[in-house]
Amino acid sequence: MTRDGFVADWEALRRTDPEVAAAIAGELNRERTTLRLIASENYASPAVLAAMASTMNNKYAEGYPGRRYYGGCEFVDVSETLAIERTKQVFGAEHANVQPHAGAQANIAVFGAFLRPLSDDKVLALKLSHGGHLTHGSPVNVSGMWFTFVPYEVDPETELLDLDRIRDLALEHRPKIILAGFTAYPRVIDFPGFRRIADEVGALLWVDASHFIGLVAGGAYPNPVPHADVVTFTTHKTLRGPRGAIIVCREEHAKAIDRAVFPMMQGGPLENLIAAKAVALREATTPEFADYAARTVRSARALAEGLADEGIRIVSGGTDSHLVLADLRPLSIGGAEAEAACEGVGIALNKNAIPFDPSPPAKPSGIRVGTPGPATLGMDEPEMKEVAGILGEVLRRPDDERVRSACRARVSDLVARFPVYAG
Ligand code: DSN
Repeated sequence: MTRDGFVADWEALRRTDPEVAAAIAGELNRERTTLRLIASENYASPAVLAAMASTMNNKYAEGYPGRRYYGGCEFVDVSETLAIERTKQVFGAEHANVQPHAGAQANIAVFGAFLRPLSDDKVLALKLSHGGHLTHGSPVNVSGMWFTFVPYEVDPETELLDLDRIRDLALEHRPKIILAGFTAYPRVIDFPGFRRIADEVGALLWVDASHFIGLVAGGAYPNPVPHADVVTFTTHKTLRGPRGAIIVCREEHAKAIDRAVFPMMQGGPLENLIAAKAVALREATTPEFADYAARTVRSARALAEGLADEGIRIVSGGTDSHLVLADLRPLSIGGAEAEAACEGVGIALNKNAIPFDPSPPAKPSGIRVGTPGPATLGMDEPEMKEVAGILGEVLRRPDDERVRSACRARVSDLVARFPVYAG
């Protein structure tokens, strides 16, 4: 028991459930001994983790601050209001809904707010294999099952978004929503350009900012909020908060979004996670966070340059964000083999399709790497050059045990210099 609030009690967990405790200890040890290059992962601060592990977990609070369906909401109203107001302040938003349990739920709420299922309403969105997300129209996701998507692609030469082509598609198909913001697109997105197209065809502009929203908060990437009707984002990627999501929108859409989140898509909000979102948003206003955001982007650029020096082709020729998409064909290794080889030396990353990938999705030609995790730990350009060198070694000779063992030692040395949850 702490003096003012009851948060996680590790000894109680160990006594009550040694098996789960062992799994959690194993995960912490994995985090401490592995280099985290998965672009969508990060390390939430001890303060964020404490808010998640608080007794706010116990409270039902269906509804919104000041208008709940349960009594006893005075304190969760305080933290949920803080999360809302901080979101509005950090991103200059008119309205914020901080209740979505995850990015997928936030995105489905946008469909619920603006589209009729199984109708002719169309959404113009980036093709999945070019960097779009599962919830942006995949046929195995409710988005693709219930709504009509018109996919756009990146340019085959530059691998950049081609706004002229997107405009042509918008004029041809007259979508109700144009969706920008992706899961594997490394460059800056021209939000004013998307706004102009949306205005020309009378569409809503929706930005899924999940990947880069922390960079926006830290001033290292353009802010989509002034340009979009609605912006969804997860809180646990570059924003470094708890798992979950937030929707911000223009005031005119506030009622539709709030109704779509609750009661259309969700029931009781996860108030402990909402409190943790408020903590993360407070952290996002600090100079330390701005430094982290800037370091994330310059580290990603250093990683891209280092990988290019190793003979790996960088999709679109570089990055303006936290992630790098790499085409491994010059090294004659597939993305899946690369993921496994890297895991073997203590580097976590993910296989990824590249635009116009000649290989099937299960065996794509590329990998996606990101720097939010390393930047949170304090790593910078020199460390990313070192990482690029290790990746080059192991990906050129994944079956050579001497190479693997040397790379494993170099990774161990690197992660030991930047400890995880050390204090
Ligand atoms: N799984 C996330 C990612 O890795 O990009 C998106 O949901």
